[in-house]
This record gives sequence, C-alpha cells and structure tokens, in this order.
Amino acid sequence: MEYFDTPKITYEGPTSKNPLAFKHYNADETVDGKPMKEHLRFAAPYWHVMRNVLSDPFGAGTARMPWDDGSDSVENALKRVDVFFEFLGKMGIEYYCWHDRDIGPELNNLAASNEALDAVVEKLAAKQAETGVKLLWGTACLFAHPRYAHGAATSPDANVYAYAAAQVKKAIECTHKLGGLGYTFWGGREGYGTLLNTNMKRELDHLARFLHMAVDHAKQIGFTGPFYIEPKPREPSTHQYDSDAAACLNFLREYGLMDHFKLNIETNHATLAAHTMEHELTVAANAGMLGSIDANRGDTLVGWDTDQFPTDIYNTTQVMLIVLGMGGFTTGGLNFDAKRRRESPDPIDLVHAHIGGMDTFARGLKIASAIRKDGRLAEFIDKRYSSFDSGIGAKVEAGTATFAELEQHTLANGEPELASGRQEMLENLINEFI
Ligand code: XUL
Ligand code: CO
Repeated sequence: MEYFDTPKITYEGPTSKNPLAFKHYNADETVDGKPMKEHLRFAAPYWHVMRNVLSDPFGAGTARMPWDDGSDSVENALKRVDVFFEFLGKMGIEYYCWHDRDIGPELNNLAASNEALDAVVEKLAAKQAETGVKLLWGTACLFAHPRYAHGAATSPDANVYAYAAAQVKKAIECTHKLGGLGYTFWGGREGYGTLLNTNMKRELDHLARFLHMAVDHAKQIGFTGPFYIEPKPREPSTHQYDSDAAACLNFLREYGLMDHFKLNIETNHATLAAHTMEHELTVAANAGMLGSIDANRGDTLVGWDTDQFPTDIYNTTQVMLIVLGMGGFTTGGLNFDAKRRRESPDPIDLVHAHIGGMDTFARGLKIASAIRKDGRLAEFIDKRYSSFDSGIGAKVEAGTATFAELEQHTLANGEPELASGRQEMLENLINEFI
C-alpha cells in the first residue's frame, strides 16, 4: 500500500510545469565539483512528516493520515516507519531526524516506553540498511509531557531531572544504534516563565552537569557525536537559556563543553531572536561551531515559530554562502524542521512542501557558488578592511600596537576620510545573480 500519490520525484529542469518534479534540485549534478545532494544533505524530520496533525492553539488537527490509527500501539508506530520510508524514497531524501517520542509511544512508565522504542529502532535499522538512508540526528522530547512543565535538565525537581537524564541516556543509545551522525539538545522548557520562582544560577549549573553526563555516557558507549545545541529565545518558555548562538557559545565556554558540542541553527529561531539567519550562522561559523541547520522560515507578520518551508531564494543564497564558506557540512545537513500549513491536509502536500524547500535550496546553492566564483563580493569585503593589512592596522591585528602609538598615528594623520559601505551597490550585486 502506498500513501503518497506520486512516482519518485525526479528532476525535470526549470522549464517543467509538472508540480511533482524538481525544477532546480538535481541530486547528482555537480556544483563546485561536488554533487548537489552532498552539498545540501537534506533531512526530513519525523515529527513534522509523520506526527504533526496540523493543529493550532485555536483548532484541531486537519492532517489526513490514513495509515495512522491514532493509537499508542507499537504496531501503529511500526506502520508509520514504512510510510515514512515511502516518503523519503519518493523524495530522494537520504537523511532524517527524530525525537524519541515521535518514533515510539510514551507509555505508562519508562521501562515500557523504552521497550516500545527498542522495537521501533529495530525496524528503523532494518529500513536504513535496506535503503541507505541515514540518521542525521536523534533527540529526546523533553517538553511535551506534563512532568516537564517546569523544565527537564533545569527542572527544580531532582526526580524530573533524573527522568530526563534517563530519557536522554536511552535516546543517545538509540541514536548510536542507528549510526546517527549527531545528537541534538533543544531546550524548549530549559528556561523560565518568571524569575520570581527561579534560581537561574542553579538551573544553569544543573543543565551543564546534565550535558557533561551526556558527554560521559556517549564516551562510554562509543558514540562520537557531535552533540548539537539548538538555540531559540522563547516559545514555549518565556525565556530560554539557549536564546541565541552567542548565548549558547558563552554557556558552552563557561562550562567547559566546547569540545563536545556544535550548534544546530534554525532559521525561524534566529528571527525570533531578532537576528537574521545569516547572523546566527556567522556567529556559529566564526567560532568553528556551525554543525547543522534546521532549514525553515518564519512569517514576518506572525510573531511565533511558524516553521514554514523555505521558499525565499534570497535567504537560501545567504545560508549557502556561509555553508560553502566554511567548506560544507561534515556531520550536519539541512533538516527541514518545517510543516505544511493547517490548510494543506493531504499527504501530497508534504511532497509539494519538500519539493519547494529542496528546489529553493538548490537555487541558493547555485547562486551562492556563482557569487563566490565571481569574487566581487569577497573582494569588496577584503578591500574594506585593507587598512588593517599594513602599517598601524597590521600592528593592531598583530597585537603589538599601543594606545600611545594609536594616539601618535592620529595626531600625525588627522581626520580619517569617511568611506562608503556601498550597501545598496552590494544588494544590487546579489540581485544580479538571483
Ligand atoms: C522547536 C524545534 C525542535 C527541535 C528539536 O522549535 O525546532 O523541533 O528542532 O527538538
Ligand atoms: Co528545530
């Protein structure tokens, strides 16, 4: 039985009018000597593809999932695996991501939940072996169950903290069993609603201990990671500790965790933090800490995490400029942490959504590659800083200049000439390629 009413999606090129074809994503076509699929490393998230019923705070789910009986049975969970792999196969998506509770049901106690999880992981392993699909990363859902209302690794209750640790221990083990390339921590409830009831210092110390224990356990079982932290400023918590890339880097440095972690940067989280995606990616990449990307977008008119599919070529171009600039992904990839609109309930809407995201990133890749080959953008930036290449500027960069010397320099040279940043010219330059 097949549920996605289409043959495998193939590349038909930019002139095709077939909505069920790629116009730009051509998996094996090389860009800068590497197949597009290796540059982009697309991943599908189990939670949005298989588990998102498309409800919102004002209304029930609309998604049509004829394969799903809505129960918490292991049988139902196993059935979803077949449907998910049908979807991946038809899309030509070679990576995926999950939360433990997306793939297996949360049952009455941890032992029962773990047993159910094991059964699904066994099936996932078989499907991976059969298809060559790989697990980009796994994670534990530490935010949905009521026990985590006050947080998980930052809960004020040590029993909740222990439950969360047990869940993460198991999720790392399952990730490892499936040959997962990474493991993600997204702290949706690792933060607070109000400081009136919160000891921030203790919560952050506890979170750091939690992550150190995760590192120790990974070492013990031979999982070499990396671990990712995924920043987000708020939602569901009022304030989340991992609020943006800079806050995460500071936390990881403060607690001696830099060697074991990288960041997983999500577009809609960046914009919720009042940053651009390229800002967050640049902060992470500059620290050598850009691991992976949750590729989606927000809506400028809506103030929450709408998790829409990337359709903005300008955005994907900027993302790919940074990814190419750092020499490409190693363990990470582009995970579509995105969902269809509630008004798009059909299984085939999932196909349209992913075609759009993949084509938009394919264009971003080709455009970014062309901009880099052209070289004018990079050359402009180099020139803008060229006063630091020699003379007093070079002494500043080498760390040999003093305030007294800089004063001397200024007294001798007088008022610096105001140079143009040529923002509008550069915006025009980018548009030449789009
Ligand atoms: C929530 C979010 C999560 C993480 C994984 O905003 O992005 O789905 O990616 O827990
Ligand atoms: Co995400």
